[in-house]
Amino acid sequence: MEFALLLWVNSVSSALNFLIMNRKTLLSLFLFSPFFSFGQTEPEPYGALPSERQLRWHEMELYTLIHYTPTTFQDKEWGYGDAAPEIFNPDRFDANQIARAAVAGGFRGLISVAKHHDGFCLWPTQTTDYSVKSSPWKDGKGDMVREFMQASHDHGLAFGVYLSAWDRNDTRYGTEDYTEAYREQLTELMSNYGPIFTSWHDGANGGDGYYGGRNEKRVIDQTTYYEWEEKTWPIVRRLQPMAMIFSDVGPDMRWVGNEKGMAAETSWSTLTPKGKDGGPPTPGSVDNANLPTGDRNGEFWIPAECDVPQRPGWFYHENQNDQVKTPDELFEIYINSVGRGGGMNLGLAPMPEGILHDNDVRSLEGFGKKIKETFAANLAQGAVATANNVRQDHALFSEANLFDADRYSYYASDDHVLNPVIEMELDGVQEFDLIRLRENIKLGQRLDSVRIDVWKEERWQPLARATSIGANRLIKLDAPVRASKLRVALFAPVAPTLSEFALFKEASSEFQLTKSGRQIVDPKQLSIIHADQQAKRALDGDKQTVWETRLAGTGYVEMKLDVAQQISRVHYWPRQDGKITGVPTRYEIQGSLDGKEWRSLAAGEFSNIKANATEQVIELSQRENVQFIRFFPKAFLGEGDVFSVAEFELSK
Ligand code: FUL
Repeated sequence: MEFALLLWVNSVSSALNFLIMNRKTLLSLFLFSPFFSFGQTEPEPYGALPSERQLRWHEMELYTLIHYTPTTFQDKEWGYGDAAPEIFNPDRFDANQIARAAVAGGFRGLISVAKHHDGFCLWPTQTTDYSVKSSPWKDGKGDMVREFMQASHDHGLAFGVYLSAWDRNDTRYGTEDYTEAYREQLTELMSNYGPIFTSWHDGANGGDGYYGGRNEKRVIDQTTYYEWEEKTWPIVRRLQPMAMIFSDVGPDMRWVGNEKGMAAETSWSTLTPKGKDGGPPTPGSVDNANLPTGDRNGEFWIPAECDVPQRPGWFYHENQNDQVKTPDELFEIYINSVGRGGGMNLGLAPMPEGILHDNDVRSLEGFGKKIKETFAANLAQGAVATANNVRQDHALFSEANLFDADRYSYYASDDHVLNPVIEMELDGVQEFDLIRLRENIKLGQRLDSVRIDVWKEERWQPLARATSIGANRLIKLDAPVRASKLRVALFAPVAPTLSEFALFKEASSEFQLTKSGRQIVDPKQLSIIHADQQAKRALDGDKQTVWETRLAGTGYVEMKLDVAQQISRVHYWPRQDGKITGVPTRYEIQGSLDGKEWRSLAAGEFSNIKANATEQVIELSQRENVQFIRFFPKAFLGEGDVFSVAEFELSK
């Protein structure tokens, strides 16, 4: 019979290539052969489809991003490019400690920030002297990218690199010589560091910097300068065909539009990228509006990558030791990223000595444990599921495929049945608060939505609804539900292909951060003087209220303490409502004991405040005895002459 089938297949020569590529087609052709009375055919793929590398990436779900450069030693979020290489001298650097912590957290990959905006290369590149070569670390003979790669491999993690296109050190920045050097750097990283799972290119680009001592602002045309499509990305494709290229717009995965790690409730894996102001969509020059949501029936498969730091900032700051995200907070992010069809990319920030702080390590462990326990067993396993229609009534497409933990085996209906309903008799009463659904995305993102009903009080009652299912969709219920019978209704423009239905109960986690004891001055001792009535919003302890003010010619906001005190930090909270109006990017702080004689206490930039609008802590050069403080916003994100603040705080 096999021989006969082969003969038959041979005669259909045009089907041969297709056959080799697709086992299920082989099976269906076999069943379709003259020896069988009917045949099984998979549904036609629908819309944009994921590539092989995207399929592998969807399966990864979780990975980490390590920010550790001279910027760590400067206690900044963006280095200016002027740090002396001498400061890069960790005495306890241990890539294994970091990789181990990532593994304990359940992460499957590690991305090394091989070069951040400060331009310092963590590997001995041929393209510039501004690298580990010029640092005292390992007498200039070290290669940190290699150590991260080795540790990743030793601990079973995939390895990736982040190479900032913006370089605030390189004197060539802005010229063609720089982009040539950038491509050379990319070539080195793609050639010498084993298999790379992602080449990560962030969108922050151009602006002021050191630039070899020029200390100036350099503006580039983001749509043309890097020649991403023409020259830069082909290097990745040629040398690392399985590497996912990340940028704001893809091509393989997109930025989710915020640094909170959260996709929108409805987040499609397909996208039609749009350029800013009608221009071409290139990194750093994208209309961000559809990044959190994707587009239903978008032109390309470009799922969302949700990046978020484990601490408020991407780099280590001692004063954030007690703001490390807890396992419960990380879990919440997981639900809203991986659980919305995206990937979760968690930023880890080693301390200057070169290892992660104990709070970070313990929180990762707690998160890993929580993920493991929560998803240990699918409580829907053992259910008897009955659909009102099964494609060609064949086992290949039966309801049993929903419980076999295989992402690509699936239940499907006949082509004309677009709204099948599957009833499930669970294996006894089960208690759950999480529902997980998956489509076989090899055939596209087909489902518009699903509705789940529970059998309660002798009737069907609505339990949950969800859109954008795709690779992975988690629905978190408001409270645990006990039930023995459920019903799932699927809604799609074509026959749906559901590959999983699973129920889980969120595991609890016990976790205590070691507190460092911040000493915030009681806001009641503080007032804003010479200001309007709304100014109290900046001192009301509520980060959600915003004070917007025109600086009325003075250029500053003046605060007064009831009595003079020793102050060591000023905290500025930018508005938390997603707007950028009045948010400063540069500041100066002045202080005074008597309100007459003023001294400058600090000045600098609020780097990355646009993408990551978290608390900005300004360390004063020394503890200062002051009664009056002036905050000068020096440059703004938005246009106009408005200054905005959610909260000011002072600490001792
Ligand atoms: C952003 C950068 O500006 C931040 O500093 C950080 O590296 C983040 C992951 O990407 O675009």
